[in-house]
Amino acid sequence: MLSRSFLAIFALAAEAAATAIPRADASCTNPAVRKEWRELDDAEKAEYIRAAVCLRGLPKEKYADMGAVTTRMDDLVFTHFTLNSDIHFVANFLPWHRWFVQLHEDLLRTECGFTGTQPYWDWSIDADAKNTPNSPIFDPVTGFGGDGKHTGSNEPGFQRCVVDGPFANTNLTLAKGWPNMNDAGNRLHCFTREFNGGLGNDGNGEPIIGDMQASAYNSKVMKAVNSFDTYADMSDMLEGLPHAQIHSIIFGDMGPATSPNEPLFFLHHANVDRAWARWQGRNATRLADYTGFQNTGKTIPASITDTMPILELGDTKPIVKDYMDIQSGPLCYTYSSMEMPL
Ligand SMILES: [Cu+2]
Repeated sequence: MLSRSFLAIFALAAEAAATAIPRADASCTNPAVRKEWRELDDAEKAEYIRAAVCLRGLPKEKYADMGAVTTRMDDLVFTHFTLNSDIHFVANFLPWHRWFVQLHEDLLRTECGFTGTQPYWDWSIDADAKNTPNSPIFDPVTGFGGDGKHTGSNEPGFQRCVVDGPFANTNLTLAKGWPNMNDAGNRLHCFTREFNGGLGNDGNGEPIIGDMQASAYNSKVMKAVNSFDTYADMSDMLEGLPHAQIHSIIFGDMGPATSPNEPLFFLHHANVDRAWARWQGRNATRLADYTGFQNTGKTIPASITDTMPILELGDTKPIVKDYMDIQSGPLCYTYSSMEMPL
């Protein structure tokens, strides 16, 4: 009896903790709406691109000792790169990237006068159409430009570059390493993509693009992600399959841990965040469900009170529980569509 009443009290306490997280909502009555890229009108698209280009043109404010860190975006790229194994394939993958996308949006606003809201790229739309290579996200005028092209140069790092769109022919200083893509250091290179279908190369040594692995990130996969009962299982599939494959099929700067070099990183991760928020719903239990491990070796259990590493990007480490709910605490946004496709 004693243990049962103890359990009952514990359950009550857990219930109270769970319902405390989606707080009274008094301070998030009018959440910003993150829209899918295709839902933006041309002026909204142009404004996002303007601000994203602007942030990449500002000088760094952090990492004074790191010569390879030169731009304001490098502050973010270097942080993500250095923390690689602390924020991927561990429990904090989703809250850390939720924090990171919000930080980027805040910087667009405070440092580049951005007047819009962070958009997302719903790649399942392109996957269902089996037409990812021609997604409007890659439009040279109203999008982010397309695949990298051979330049004819023999200089390492400048042989294949994105040559169209607003980020064409920009130089980046953080790791796109040769031979190891994840080596640190000053590796000047052009912004690059290398579309592929994970199918190797053709007879001319060119990547086979195919449908760019549409079956790894179509709506069927997203429904499977959404069907898990626990945070850990949902997060594992979301990160390991659709999230990872989008990085792999675009490749170039999207491939290695310096992937915030790719402007689509933030639209991609907004969509990953949307999948988590959709799974959470406004359900108190799921808004408090945070399980898994702090380390990739799976020896240190994760807790919702864990802090998240951010190196020099802030004075205080964010706490996971403050990033569980997109309409609570430091966050106040929603997504234009939270429905699962039919
Ligand atoms: Cu990441």
